[in-house]
Order: sequence, then structure tokens, then C-alpha cells
Amino acid sequence: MKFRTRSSAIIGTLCLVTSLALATASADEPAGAPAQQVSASLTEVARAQSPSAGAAGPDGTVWIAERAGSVRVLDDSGLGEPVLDISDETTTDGERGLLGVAFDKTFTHFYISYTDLEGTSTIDEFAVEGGQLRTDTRRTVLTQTQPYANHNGGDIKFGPDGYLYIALGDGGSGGDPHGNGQELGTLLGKLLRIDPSGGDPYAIPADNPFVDDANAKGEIWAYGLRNPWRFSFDAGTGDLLIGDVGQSDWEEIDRAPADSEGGENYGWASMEGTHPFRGGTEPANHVPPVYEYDRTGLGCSVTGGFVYRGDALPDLRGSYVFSDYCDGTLRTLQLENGEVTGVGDLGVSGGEVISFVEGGDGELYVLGSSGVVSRVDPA
Ligand SMILES: [Ca+2]
Repeated sequence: MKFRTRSSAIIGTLCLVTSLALATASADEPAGAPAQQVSASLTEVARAQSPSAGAAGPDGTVWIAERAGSVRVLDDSGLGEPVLDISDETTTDGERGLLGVAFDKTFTHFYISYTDLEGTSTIDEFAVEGGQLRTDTRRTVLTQTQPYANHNGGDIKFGPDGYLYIALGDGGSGGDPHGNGQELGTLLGKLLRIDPSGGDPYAIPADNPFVDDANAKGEIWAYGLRNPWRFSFDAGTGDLLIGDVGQSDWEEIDRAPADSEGGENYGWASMEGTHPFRGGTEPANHVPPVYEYDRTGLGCSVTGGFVYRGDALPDLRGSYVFSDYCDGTLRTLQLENGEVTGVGDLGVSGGEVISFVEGGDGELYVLGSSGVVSRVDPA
């Protein structure tokens, strides 16, 4: 790829050495040893204007959000003209903009996650009929004011349970000055779980972890998050994986199993990764990241991805694919029973990777800040 940075070139060399060593590992290597590297290529399928997010749509389409406020549909004939344009209602100031899109399971509703002109995180819903957005049905589902222009989170996804999950950052600035991550009385620094079809404007599922706690917001599913920019559910297992961007030292991937009852405390701002943050004390219920990496060379801002469940790269199935905004190498984690049993990379860089999108067929797309939308293909 053209956007390979100097640091990623160095890392690529290191990983090549690692893969050669792994390839010669003996057959009696203990169970859980790092798996052999899988190589991939990236095929450019479209160019968008600052693509920020995407979602599998009806009839095999992939819907792409552009940060300035438009949504365009990618199909076999390419990327179409915008089917939605809210560019006069949002701003790309700071880390703001149109930050997330999602369909419900039956493709009857489409959701957008954006910051409005005041910076308020906003989730809106549209009905979908015959694969078309009914823009006249737009309604606001949830809003959350934001004290600063950064750490908005903004990703939205439907879980295997049919509920809408919403990632919100800690409110921004740096070091979580308001203590939002550990404060259950605010939606900031949380992963939320709501039922947008169950009430007006939404219902809180009765089995959410804090519904009986008068001092906690019932919408909260998990907490202690700093800037959960991208999260996903494993289409094979239902496990939840969150890429939580670090403050200055540690980037992390958090996880919860499919049978989680929620309430996980991922530690921020007492912890950054597995490390006490600014003299913080590790909470007794801290769920440490399943994987963390420092910033001495491997990047600056994790971009959470997906567990690959497609057909094009059979050896990649079951591996979590993610990247980093500053080092666009597509990296992999092998996961078994909630533990990382191997780390690797696909030998390609996606440039400044903003987001991944999982197509309806399980294949993965990479969105780069340059505008390139590419598909992960075999090498
Ligand atoms: Ca954490």
C-alpha cells in the first residue's frame, strides 16, 4: 500500500522475521503457541470522502458513512450517490462528525450516530422499505451532551440479542477530568444497550446490569471505557470485542463472552490497559484487556475490527483483525476461550485505518483516512 509509514515498514520487517520463525516451529509445540501467519492483500473497491464507518446492508450491499455527514451505498456497480446527507447538521471539528451507522437484524431500520452542531452525540433512526431509506420517518432515539470535542466514541452495532449497543467515550479532554469512566451516573465512558423498538424513544432491556441501581443509568451495559472508537460482535460466537483508545501509553482490546450478563468494568481511568493510570488503584472488578500494546513503535490509536468469519481466507477464520490509526498494518489475534493464543499480521497496511466494515458475506472492508475503501482478499 502507498501509505505505509516508516514505522510500519520496520514493524513489517520484524513480523516477517517472526513469521519465518513460526513457520519452522516443530509440530510438538505446546497447544496455544502462536499460529502461523496468514497473508492477505487489499483490493481497492471504492473511494469515498473521509469514510468513517459502515454496515452491511440489504441485498449484499455495504453502506458507507462519510464523516462530513453523508451515507452512500456500495454494491457491485461501485459507490453510489448519497442516500442521506446530514452535512448541515454536523461538523468534522475535532473528532466529531457522522461516526457510526447500523442496521437492525431485519434491515427494517437504519441508525446513524453523529455529533450535532453543539457536539451532542445523537442516535437517529430511519425506517427502511424495499432497501430504501424512508427519510420522512427520521426520529431521534438518544442524545448525550459532550463536554469536549474529542473521545465521542460513536460506534453503534446490534448485538446477537437484537439490542442496539452504543459506544460513548469518556467526554474527552485528557485523563478523564470528570471521572466519567468509573461513574455509573453518566452515559459517558460506557457501552450502552437499549431496545430502540421497545419504547418511545427507546426501552431499557430488563436484564441490563444496573436497572435496579438507583445511582446508575439503566442503559449501561459496560463501563470504564476511555474512547471505545470501534467495537464488534463475533458473528460466529457472539463474543464482544472493543478497541479502546489509550491516553498516552497503552492501546487495548477488551472482550466479553457471548454469555456475559454485562456490568464489566474495563478500568478507565483507574487503569490504562493493565497499568494503574496516574496513581490509580486497580478496581476489584477490573476486567483487564485481552490484549494491549504500547506506543513505542506499534501505533498511537487502536482501531477495533472484527473476528473474521468470511470464506475468502479460510486460515483467517476465527482470528480477530484490527489495526491502528498511526500504523495501518492489519494485525491479528488468535483467541481461544477468551485468551490470546497468537498474534500476527496480514502483511499489508491499510494506511491510516479509521474503521473496518463486515460485509453480509463475512468479508472485511478497510476504511482509510485517504478515502480508500478496500476489501481484505487473499494474498
Ligand atoms: Ca481498560
